[in-house]
Amino acid sequence: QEISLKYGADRLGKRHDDSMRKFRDNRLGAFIHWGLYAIPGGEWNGKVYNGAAEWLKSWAKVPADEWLKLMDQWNPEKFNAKAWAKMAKKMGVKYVKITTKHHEGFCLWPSKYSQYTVAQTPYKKDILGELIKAYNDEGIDVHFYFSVMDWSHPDYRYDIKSKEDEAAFNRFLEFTDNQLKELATRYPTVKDFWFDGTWDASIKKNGWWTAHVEQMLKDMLPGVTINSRLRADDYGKRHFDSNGHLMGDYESGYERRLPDPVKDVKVTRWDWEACMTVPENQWGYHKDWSISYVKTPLEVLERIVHAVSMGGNMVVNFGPQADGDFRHEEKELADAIGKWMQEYGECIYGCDYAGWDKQSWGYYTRKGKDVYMVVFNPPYSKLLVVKTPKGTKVTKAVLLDGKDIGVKETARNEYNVNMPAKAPAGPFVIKLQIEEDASVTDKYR
Ligand code: H79
Repeated sequence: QEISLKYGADRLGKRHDDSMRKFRDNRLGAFIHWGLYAIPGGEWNGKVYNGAAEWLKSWAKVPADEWLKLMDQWNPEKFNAKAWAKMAKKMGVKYVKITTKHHEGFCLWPSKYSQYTVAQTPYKKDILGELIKAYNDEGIDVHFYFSVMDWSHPDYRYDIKSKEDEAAFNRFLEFTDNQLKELATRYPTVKDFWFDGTWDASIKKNGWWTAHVEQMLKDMLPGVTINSRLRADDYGKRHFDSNGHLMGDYESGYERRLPDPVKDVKVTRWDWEACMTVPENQWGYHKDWSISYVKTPLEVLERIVHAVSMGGNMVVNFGPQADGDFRHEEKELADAIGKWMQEYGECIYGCDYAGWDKQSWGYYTRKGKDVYMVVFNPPYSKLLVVKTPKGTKVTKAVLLDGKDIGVKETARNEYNVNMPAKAPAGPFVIKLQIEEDASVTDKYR
């Protein structure tokens, strides 16, 4: 028996409208974390902090007024929105999520509700406006990251413990509504809002407000998509309401981690989007990437495929430098991913969970009647084992250029797919042609 909720899920199951379908079919996105934290790049008063660079204000216990003085140094001379958009296009991302405002409170757009915006810096210009235009001109969707928690605002509260807290936080929520309405009005081509900084008790005690924000944005921007992280229900339960139903349009809890391909197949029942950093945990620019492991392009690629194989999206993070350029590691990564997507993107865009048992050579994805094998770990036997669900037969195995590579049935619902004669140097893709509901008599008893 379900309990009655005023601010729980407003829908059961996936959305199937065009905007949601586009969100899902995009599959690969880039995250941009850009704010004042790019200037110190993880170092404060001569000390380098190993924690996430965008949290430096917190690690180094810098008071807000002192932190916000970094605005005097915000002058990204190499910033070129068109170059950023070209880089994203070349990487093969279909959308970019931009930090409009991170926890520090600095706004990448000239908000009339805050003094802490690009307009009050030497650079002066509307960064967000330049970016949304440049990305849209390349056919790339723009999503807005927005942190509700705001370290620059005197009315923000972590919890509500007095009448004063309540009054202050209500003013803060009104301020936040105003900023969100401002974003939706100024940038009407925005496709998605991705909320962060929503874990505090103050917000969990105001679940009504999270439901209100989602409705407000949906009324203003038909089709807009909203992540689950915004929401808290009547009891402060987040992401999934007290009845276990997903709130918002897609689950957004997979941050720097992914669902297990065998144990967590339940995630295929809803839409979800994961995001990842390239170093262990740096979203904003950190000057020293040697302090943690840095993933190779192949490791990033495997995570992208892993997400899509389970019906999710993957967003790869970039932390641009204060001068407006990208570090060489990120440029090289974008190039490497782009090259692979150019050749094999067919198994990513518009693809979904295939519903077949995971095999050790890699991952399946699926688009309609095409099942893709994305091979990351070719076996010594040079034979790729495929096990199909009951009633599904594999009739042919081809490379993406159409070349037949051969498949042999080895047992009921089991096949060996050949490796290509000339083994590719990296992860590659085989497309399977299948017959479903093959109720035909078979030779196995
Ligand atoms: O923007 C990036 C990160 O800065 C931000 N989300 C990504 C996309 C993020 N970092 N950490 N978190 C979100 C979750 C933070 C949780 C914690 Fe805490 C904050 C752990 C310790 C401080 C809040 C307070 C939760 C536990 C204590």
